[in-house]
Amino acid sequence: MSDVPRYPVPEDFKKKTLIDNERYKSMYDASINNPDEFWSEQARQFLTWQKPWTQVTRSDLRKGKVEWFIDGKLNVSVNCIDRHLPARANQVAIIWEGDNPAEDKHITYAELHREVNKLANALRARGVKKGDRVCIYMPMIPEATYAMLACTRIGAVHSIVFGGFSPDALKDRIQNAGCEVLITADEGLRGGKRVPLKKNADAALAHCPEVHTNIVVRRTGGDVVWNDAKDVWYHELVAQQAEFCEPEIVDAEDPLFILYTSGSTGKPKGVLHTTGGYLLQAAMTHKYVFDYQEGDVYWCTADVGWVTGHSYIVYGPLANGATTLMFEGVPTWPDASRCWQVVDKHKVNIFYTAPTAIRALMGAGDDWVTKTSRASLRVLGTVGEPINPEAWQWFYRVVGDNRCPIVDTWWQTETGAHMLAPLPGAIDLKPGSATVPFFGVEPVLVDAEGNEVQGAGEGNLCIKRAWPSQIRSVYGDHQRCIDTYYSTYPGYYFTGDGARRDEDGYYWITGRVDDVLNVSGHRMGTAEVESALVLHESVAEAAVVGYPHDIKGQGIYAYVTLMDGTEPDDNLKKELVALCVREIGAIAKPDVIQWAPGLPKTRSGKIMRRILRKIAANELDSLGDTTTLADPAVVDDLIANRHGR
Ligand code: 6R9
Repeated sequence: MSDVPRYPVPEDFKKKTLIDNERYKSMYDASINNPDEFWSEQARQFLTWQKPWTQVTRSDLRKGKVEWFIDGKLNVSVNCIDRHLPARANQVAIIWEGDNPAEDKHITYAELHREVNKLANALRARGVKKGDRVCIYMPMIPEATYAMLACTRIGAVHSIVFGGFSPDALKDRIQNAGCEVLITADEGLRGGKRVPLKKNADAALAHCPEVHTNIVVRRTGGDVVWNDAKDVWYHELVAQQAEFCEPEIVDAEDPLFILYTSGSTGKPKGVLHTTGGYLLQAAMTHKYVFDYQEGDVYWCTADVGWVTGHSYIVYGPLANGATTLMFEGVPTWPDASRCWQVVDKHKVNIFYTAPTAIRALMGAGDDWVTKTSRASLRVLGTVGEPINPEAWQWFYRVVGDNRCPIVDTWWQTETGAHMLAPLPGAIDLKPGSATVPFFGVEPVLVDAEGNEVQGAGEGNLCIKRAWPSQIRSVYGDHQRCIDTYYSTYPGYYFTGDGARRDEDGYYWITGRVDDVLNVSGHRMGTAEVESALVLHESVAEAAVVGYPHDIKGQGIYAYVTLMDGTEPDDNLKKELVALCVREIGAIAKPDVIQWAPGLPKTRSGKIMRRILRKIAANELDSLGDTTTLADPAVVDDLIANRHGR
């Protein structure tokens, strides 16, 4: 791809960067050739341990076994707060920017310490102990961060459920993780609209008798139904608590959190992360990939309900004693200038967002951007899906004024932290490429036969050696962890993504190779949406695929076969969309529903999604081999009635 433009590291940037190209190379070599020494040094530099480890790692990818910093002991909240107090008590830890532009808060490390300790005491008073699971279903308010850190203070394991998920999705996750405590809010506020979190939580809790305590933050003051048996106001609960809570010192391999993510089946997986390795890699990547320097104001626009919020709003930045901005609202409200207004208001230096947001803002026009200063910006970042070069170039030219490197970070819920990304002072950029591996990461491309592709080429992206922030298990189902990540190509961690490597060794993610959709950077299994659709009494069968969507990256295209005798109409379409929203959440709304009298199947009855994807994408010339179809006429009908024809 020699025609791809290359963006060298700006000379000015090179002078002040933490890691230049030479340093990147020598550190990367050390991380691969002397990993024990490398990781020991990093672990000592980045974290404070109560007791050092006796062995750096004991991992075997053939068995799906991963362990780091064996026998090491530490506490996450101590690392993210207490140890910073001598130097940073009055430094702002969290800048909170409300949905309403007139509302913000600055929370210092001393205040963060007090709030987290009080909540930790409150949780203890409610019987929460080390290892217990606590569900967090909250808007983007500081209390969400307090809740996460309060869990870590006492060794409890949090499981955050994104506030956009439905009561059903919340119920499934509470039950799967066996949570006995929920922390939520009366309502969330996004783009001026209220989100009925307490009401959703009530609906979920009706099916979760094990949950004895529901702690409710008063965010909007909106009406809620109160259940004296388990509901308790957050402010009343913490008001009675002492301002210091003795931290529970845990093992490096004790669980830190569970976070559910979609796979190829209908049932989300509880990705389990542990303490030492996760925190180390979150902190290291936050510092090196964003070139975070003392005094920088850093803003990641993700929601804490996703892994990006975990690692790059909370754990990475706070472990580094940084100032992290937490934004309650949405990038397009009150108007498309909001992000840049916030950048100017709080003098943001590092801005990390998703391609879908960039595309939406690009579509709104340059004026929203150019009327702001953005002079404080130094580094830009993207995550969640491949970024198309047009959006990349717009981000670079218009938002970054051709000054700010863009770090395109490839990683996953399962990897815990960045895996492929350009260190901004070290690596020349190519729009659309997540470039090169982070320290200690050994990516390989594997062909269908399981052989490694050498040099430039394409294949399934796998990782050849264990890394500290790696998934440890699927909660309650270790076999599923092995089956999903370690059995396809024995000896490797399989990412589920396809990728290409160019002649410079740069990686280009081509997208998922399994039945996982990426809609606006959110992962969703096609099977999850299908399971929701077939709940409708009129639906006999459904097949869901992704198709290219200008803003969302991928849209949801559903082929639906109705029961005999059911007349298709627009009303039914509306019901089906509403069903997906009710079962999963608004992110699972199908963009297109096409009535399909039949679905293309092999003679053994397998749906041929490859063909459905081609029809949805309007790539009718390249349908591929259709000779194995049981009934080829089905395809002709689908093409004839394709959406948009
Ligand atoms: C962090 C996060 C993971 C999937 C991953 C891939 C896609 C993420 C990307 C990217 C291309 C990037 N993905 N970052 N694709 N370039 N920079 O998003 O985690 O929600 O688990 O999604 O997202 O397909 O496999 P998660």
